Amino acid sequence: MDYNDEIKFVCLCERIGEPLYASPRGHGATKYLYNLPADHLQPYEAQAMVELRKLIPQSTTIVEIPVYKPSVPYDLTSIQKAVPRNAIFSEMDVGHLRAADELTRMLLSQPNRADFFNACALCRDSVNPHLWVNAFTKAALRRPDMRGFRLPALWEIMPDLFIEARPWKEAIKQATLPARERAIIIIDKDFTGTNLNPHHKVAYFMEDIGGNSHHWHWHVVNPFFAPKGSVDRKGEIFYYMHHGMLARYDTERLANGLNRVVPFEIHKDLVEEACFPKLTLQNAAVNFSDRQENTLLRDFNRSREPGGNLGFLTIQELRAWCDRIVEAIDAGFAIQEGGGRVDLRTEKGIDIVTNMWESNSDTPHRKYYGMPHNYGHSAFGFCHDPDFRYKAPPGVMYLPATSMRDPTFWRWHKYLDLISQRQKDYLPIYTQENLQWTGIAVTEIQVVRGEDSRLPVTLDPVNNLVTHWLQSDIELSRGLDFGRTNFNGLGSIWVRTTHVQHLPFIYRIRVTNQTRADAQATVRIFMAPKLDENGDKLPFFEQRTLFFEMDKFTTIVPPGDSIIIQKSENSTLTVPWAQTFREIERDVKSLSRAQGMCSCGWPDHLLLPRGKVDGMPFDLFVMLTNTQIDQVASSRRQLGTLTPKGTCRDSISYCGMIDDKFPDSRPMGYPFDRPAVEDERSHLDMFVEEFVTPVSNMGTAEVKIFHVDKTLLRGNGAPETLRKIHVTP
Ligand SMILES: [Cu+2]
Repeated sequence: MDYNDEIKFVCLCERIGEPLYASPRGHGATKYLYNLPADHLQPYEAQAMVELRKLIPQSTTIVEIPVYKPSVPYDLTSIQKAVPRNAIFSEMDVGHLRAADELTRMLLSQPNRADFFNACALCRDSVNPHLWVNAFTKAALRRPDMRGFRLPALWEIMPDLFIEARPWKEAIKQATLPARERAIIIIDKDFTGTNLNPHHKVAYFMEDIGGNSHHWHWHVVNPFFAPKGSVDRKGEIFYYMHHGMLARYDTERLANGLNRVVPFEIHKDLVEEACFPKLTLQNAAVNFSDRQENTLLRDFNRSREPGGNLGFLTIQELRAWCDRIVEAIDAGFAIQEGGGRVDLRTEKGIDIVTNMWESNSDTPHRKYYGMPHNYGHSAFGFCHDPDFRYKAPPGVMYLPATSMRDPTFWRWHKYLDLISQRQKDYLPIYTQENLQWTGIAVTEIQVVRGEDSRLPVTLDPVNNLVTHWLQSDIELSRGLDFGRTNFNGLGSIWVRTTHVQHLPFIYRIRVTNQTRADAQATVRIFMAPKLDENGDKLPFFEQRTLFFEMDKFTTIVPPGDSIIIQKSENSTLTVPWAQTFREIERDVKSLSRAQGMCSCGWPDHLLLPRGKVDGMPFDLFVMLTNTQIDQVASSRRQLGTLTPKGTCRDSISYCGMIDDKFPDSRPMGYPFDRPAVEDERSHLDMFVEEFVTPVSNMGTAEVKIFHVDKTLLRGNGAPETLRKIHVTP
C-alpha cells in the first residue's frame, strides 16, 4: 500500500465527529480535502462546504480527494436506528455490535480498495463515529488489499476515551491560542485519586493508555460475533489474553503492597469498589457515571435509554447462566442447542467453556448459557442507575476501551477466569513425555540490563532489572472536533502523561544440544512473582497462575553448547508505542509493508511489572520445545518467523492470526495451563523448582525488578520551549 493511498484512509480517522466536508485534514505541508458528491450532502451542508472553502488560506497546498459512490450500494437505515450518531456506542452492547458488524460486512463487500475507500468516506458522517471506527478497523484488518495499512494510535483517534475531562477542557482553551503560545498540559499520574483508596496505588496500570488501547484493539481483532468457526481457538485466546492481563494486574498489586484481586462474588451482588473515572464522551456529550462504594449489582432495564439496545437483565439470570456453566464443567459436558451433548473432557474443552461465558458465535447454547461476560460488564456499568430513572450515562465498565480503569473489571474477570481454570483442573496433568525434550538442556538463564544515561543505576546489570516513570506526549488535535479546524487553529495540542517504562534488557539462555543435528526450538519465556502478600515463597499451585508470558520465538540450537540471545524490545508479545498521525504523515516513503496493522499486542512499556524500590524478586522461566511438534501445518505464518522490529506486526500469542490457525499447537499458557500434580492445592510445600528440575529443557533464574522513582521524558513530542500547565481535577 503506498503512501498516497494510505493517507486517504488515515485522514478519515482525524476529527471523527466533524463532517468530512467541514475542513481539510492533515497537519503536514499538504492538506487533504475530501470532495464529496453533491447529492450525498443535505442542501445546507453543500452550501456550508462552499462557504467554508472560502476560508482556506490561498497559501495552503491542498490535495483534493474525490469521493464517488461505491459500486456496491448500501443502506445504513438499520445501523443508524440501532446506534444513533450521538449515542454511547459500546462493543458490550449486543445490538450495537450487530450494527457494527453489519457495517463491517458492507465495507468488506466492496470489490476493490477504491470502492472500499468510497464506502468508508461516504458512510463516515452518517453513522455513530465510534461505531464507524470499530467497523472500519475490522474491515481494514480483514481486507487483503489493506495489508500494511497503519492505523494511528487509538488515543489520537478517540482521545476522549483516554484523557480526562479537565485536561480536555484545557486543550480546547489552548486551541484558541496561536500555536507558539500554547502550553503543554501535564496530567499527573495521581490525577484521578489518592491512596486513601487502596486501588489507586495501581491506577497507573489500570489507566495506562497503552493497556486500555490494547484491550480495545484486542476486542476489535477478536469480535464476539465473528462467524461461527471462523476464528481458530477463539474462546481459548479470549481466556488466555485476559488471564495474562490478570496475572500482570495481580503482580502490580503485590508490588504495591496490595492483596491479589478477589474474584467477584456473584451470589453476593455487592460491588465494594468505587470508580470515579472523570472521562467525558465527546460525541454523546456526557460524562461516564461514577459509582460509590458498596453499590448493589441490580437487575437492569435500560430499554428507555436512547440508543441502548441491551434491554434488561435480572441478576438472577446472570447468576443462573454462570451456575450452568460451572455445572457443565463439573458434569463434563455442555448442552447443545437443539439437543445433544458437547464433551468437555478434552483439550478443546477450554475453548468451548470460554465460548460459553464469552458467548461468542461458537457458544453451544446461547439461550441456556446466556451472555455472562457482556451482560456482566453492562450490569456493572449500569448499577448506579439500573432503570435509567436518573437518565445517567453508563460507567466505564460498559466500554472495552475504558473498562480496565474500574477495579470491578479485574474482579469480574477474575471470577470468569476461575471458571475457565476450573475446566483446566479436570485435564490430566502433563506427564514427563509431555514436557521433556530429550537431548536438549537449558543450563543457565540470565538477563542483562541495558542503560539510559539519564538514569544512573549502580546495580549489577545481571539479573537486576529496572523500571522508572516515563512522560510521553500525546497529540490531542486530531481528535478535537470542532472549535478548531485547520484554518483557524493550526498546530498541535499537547498532553503529557506518565506511565511505567523499563530499561531494555537481553536474555542470555545457555543451552546444550546433545544430539548431532540442529534442533529447531520454540523458546517460551514466562515470569511470575516469587513471594506472596506476606513475603513468603509462593507455593507452585498459586504461583503457576501468576506466570505471565514475556516472549515466545523460534531459533536453531546447534549441537553442543550455545547461547540464545534475545532482546526485550523484540518480544513477540508486545507492540511498540503506537504510531501517531504525525509519524505516519511524515513517513512519505512508499514502504513495502506486507504485515498487518501492528496495533494489537501488549504495550512494550508494560512488558515488565513496576517492581519495588528495594527490588522485587521474580522467577524467570524458560522452556525449549520442539518446533516440529509445535508447528501448525496449516498456518500460513510459521511460529516464530517474525519480521524484524520496525515493521508492523501484531502479537501472535495474545492476538492470534487473522483468518488463519493459531500458529502454536500447544495449549495457550503451556506448561502452566493446568495443575502440575494431582490434587494440586494440597501440595503447599511444592515450589517451582520441583516442577522445573526434572525436565532438562526447562530452567529458572531469580531476577529482581527495582523501581527507580524517577521520571524521564520520552521526547519526540512537544517542544520543551512551550509553557507547562499542571491540571488538577
Ligand atoms: Cu476484555
